[in-house]
Amino acid sequence: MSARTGGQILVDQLVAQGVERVTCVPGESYLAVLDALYDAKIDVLTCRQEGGAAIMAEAYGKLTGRPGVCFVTRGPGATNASHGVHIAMQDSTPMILFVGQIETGMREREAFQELDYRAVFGSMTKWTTEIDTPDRIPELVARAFRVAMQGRPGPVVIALPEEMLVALAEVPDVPRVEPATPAPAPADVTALEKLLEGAKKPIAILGGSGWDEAAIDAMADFADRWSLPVCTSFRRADRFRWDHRCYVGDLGIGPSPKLSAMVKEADVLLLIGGRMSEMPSSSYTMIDIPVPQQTLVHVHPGAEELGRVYAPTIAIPVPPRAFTPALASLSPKGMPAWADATAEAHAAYLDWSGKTRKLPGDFQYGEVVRWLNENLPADTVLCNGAGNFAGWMHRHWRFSQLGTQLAPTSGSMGYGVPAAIMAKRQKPGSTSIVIAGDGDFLMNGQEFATAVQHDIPFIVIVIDNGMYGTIRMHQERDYPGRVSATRLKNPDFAAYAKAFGGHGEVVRRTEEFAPAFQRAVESGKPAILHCFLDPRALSVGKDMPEGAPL
Ligand SMILES: Cc1ncc(C[n+]2csc(CCOP(=O)(O)OP(=O)(O)O)c2C)c(N)n1
Ligand SMILES: [Mg+2]
Repeated sequence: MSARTGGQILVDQLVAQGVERVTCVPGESYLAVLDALYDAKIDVLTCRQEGGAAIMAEAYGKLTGRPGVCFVTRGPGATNASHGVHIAMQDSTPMILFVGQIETGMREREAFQELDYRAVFGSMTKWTTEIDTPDRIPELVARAFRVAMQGRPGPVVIALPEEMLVALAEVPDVPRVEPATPAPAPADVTALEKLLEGAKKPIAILGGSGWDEAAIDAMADFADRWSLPVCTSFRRADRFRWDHRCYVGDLGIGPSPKLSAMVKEADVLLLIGGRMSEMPSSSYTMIDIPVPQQTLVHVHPGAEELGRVYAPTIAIPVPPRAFTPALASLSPKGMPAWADATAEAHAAYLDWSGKTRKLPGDFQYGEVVRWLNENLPADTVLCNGAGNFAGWMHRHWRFSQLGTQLAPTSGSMGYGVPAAIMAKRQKPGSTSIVIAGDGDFLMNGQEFATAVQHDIPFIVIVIDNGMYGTIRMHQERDYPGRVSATRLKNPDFAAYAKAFGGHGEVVRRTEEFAPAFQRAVESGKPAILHCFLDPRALSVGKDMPEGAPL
């Protein structure tokens, strides 16, 4: 065995774990890692801001189920990156953030950019640690991969003291780790069958992480056999297929009133993978806390989540991919009593998602979303951040493949651009698009430069209504007519795209959209379509009140 530097040992561990790409903003605090990456077969995406780099890594975790890896420098690099770490925590995404750390001998003097990472990231990660000696790198990195994936997935932060990265050690690598995956107890599965046999109005809610295609197939067969209505949770609509006869829609911000009522009035709730947090539960109004009015069967990979908010009747601590195959043994004795109600609810979903309302102005945004959805291949990855503009996508986009919706359940603006860049890098054969608000886009719009630099063609559709529309909507409700801090004066986003070396176009009318989109695809470059939405079109469901100041 030969001696290697800490930087080399660390990069060799990434290779051993099967890491194919990392994102970073370089820093002088981890030069030895950058140098080791020079020789490694790892795709390094150099980003413009650590928030963008961290979100790209988070999106990798969402897409693959293995940790996305991001490197940033100490102090401001780490605090910038916290944007992506917080998303990984709330969205249960495996991710590892490596942070260059000051020299150990300078600690506690508030040295240049010094931070106590355990304190800063303590409530935002599953584990935050620092590696003191290079001979412990293999052990601790392997553990980080395990922690990030096992149980409820989430982020790990590892600080790397500068002198540790150049010190030499002789230590063997640790082979690739796979998360331990428990199986559901057969007695719980039998108890579920009994519950369903006695149920009158059951419904399944799919969400969270830990899904794979086979798990969705198994769920689709199970739903079909039992005519069981299935909905998806907030920003997890790709956990099922829109055209399945049992699909009844998604629970998000402003869900369909019919779907809401179904969940509230259900007698048995089968919650698989999700937490039914504030957004999908319409601010915790759908399920009583702590004891639900419905009989709750909760399947979640983190045992600590079961009963944290809602007391389950049956608690099954396994990821969806381990649970739904066990449903294969369950069959109803006859035609379930709710079969007609399921068919009606599916028809209601088709109606709800298919109908667009006439908006004020020349840009019919709902029609544009439907046109995109109908004309792009089913494996198109749709990415977004936060804002009212997302309401149209969530209402009208119909998903049929896992991994085609990348959106923060944490509600973080600025998510779409970095996520779409990672999606295209990861799946170069698929189309990757972002729909962003004019506020949302500029929170990580700088990563457009990353896409140009690394030749990653994707398309951003910026919905410009000249305001932080969501907050304006809340203001109109609570403080009508008093517009405070929510107006935006925007740049020319098409010119922005061109200045960065991409393709840019302005779209003012609905009919201009399709040809502009086509030209954006044909350009083969990262592209922005700057679309103007009338500010009176305040949300997917509602216009600005009459007479409100614009
Ligand atoms: C990082 C972050 N900062 C602030 C917010 C609060 N917030 C939620 S939506 C929103 C406005 C979004 O504006 P825009 O992207 O223009 O979309 P619109 O609502 O106008 O469609 C704001 C400021 C947030 N969710 N995330
Ligand atoms: Mg806006």
